[in-house]
Amino acid sequence: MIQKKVLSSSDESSEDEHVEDLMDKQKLVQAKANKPTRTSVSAEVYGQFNKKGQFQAKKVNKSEDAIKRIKQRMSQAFMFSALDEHELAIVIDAMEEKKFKAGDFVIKQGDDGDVLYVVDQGQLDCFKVFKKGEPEKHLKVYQPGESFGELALLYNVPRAATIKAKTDAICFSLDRETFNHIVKDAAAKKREKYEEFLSKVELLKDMDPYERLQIADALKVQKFNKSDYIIRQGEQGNTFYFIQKGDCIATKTENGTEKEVYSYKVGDYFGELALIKHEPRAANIVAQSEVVVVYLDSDSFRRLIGPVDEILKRNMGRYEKYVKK
Ligand code: 1OR
Repeated sequence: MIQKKVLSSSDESSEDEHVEDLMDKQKLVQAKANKPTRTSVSAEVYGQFNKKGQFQAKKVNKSEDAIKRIKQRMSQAFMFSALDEHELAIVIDAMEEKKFKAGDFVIKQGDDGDVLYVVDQGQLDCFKVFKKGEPEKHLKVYQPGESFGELALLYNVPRAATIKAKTDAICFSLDRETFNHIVKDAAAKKREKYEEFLSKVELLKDMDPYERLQIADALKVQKFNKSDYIIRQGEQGNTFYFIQKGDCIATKTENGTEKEVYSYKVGDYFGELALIKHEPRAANIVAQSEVVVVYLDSDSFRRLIGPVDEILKRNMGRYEKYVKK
């Protein structure tokens, strides 16, 4: 598993520092761009957005079929989840289809980066040299629907890893200009917004910070009032939740009586059983106050929660003592 490979390396803390370092750099860049304080960011960003009036949206000619595939892949690529329809349309226009043969280098670590890629077909390997002179480590395999190459654009740094086509592959590329004008602010804001919350979630605390940022990209938010049912026992389940604000309880209805079986507070998660076991929801989850949850759909859950899969499975036992009563 990815995380094991990464964490088993001897310089685990320097890896974390690397990503944190990138994020610090980003904050510096933003601070410079948004003087005098971070609290004035939104007003300034919108101001800048208007000034960016000169931005000429790029239009790359492509077939109806290519547009259809881009739309489908973009709906899976978390980086774009914060965009509205108008912004999505601009990004789709700017995207370009790029074909690679197995063995081709798509990105080389250390190079300057000016595009981001979304995988349409095939698989690509990601390698990284952590310390000069040491052999590169294989970090992961990119699959259709995933995106890569965002770090150089988000944080204005050289490519942090090498990406090489494992099979023949088709990717859609997005240029820096369009990324900067349309995607960057929304994506960076979302990462910033959830970065601290996710770093405190017990389940994710040993996860690589880079992987946690991708969870931030994929999160959606929903609010509930006291006594609302967030999950209903017996229903089909497609979502996995973290509590960002408030308290919840789990209840089970047996022979017509509803009994409380578990309670949750900020930072806890629920909804994992149905996704792991492919079974209907085993309990109700009821809000005990005003509740804000952030959630992942089942596809994102499978792609992003993999590294903590073992912890989730181990923790599944937490319900047993209640359920048997
Ligand atoms: P980029 O623009 O730097 C290389 O070009 C891309 O590889 C990078 O953006 C990411 O999209 C992707 N560390 C750095 N880059 C990674 C990593 C990674 N994984 C994928 N990329 N780590 C992965 C941990 C699972 C190591 C973090 C310490």
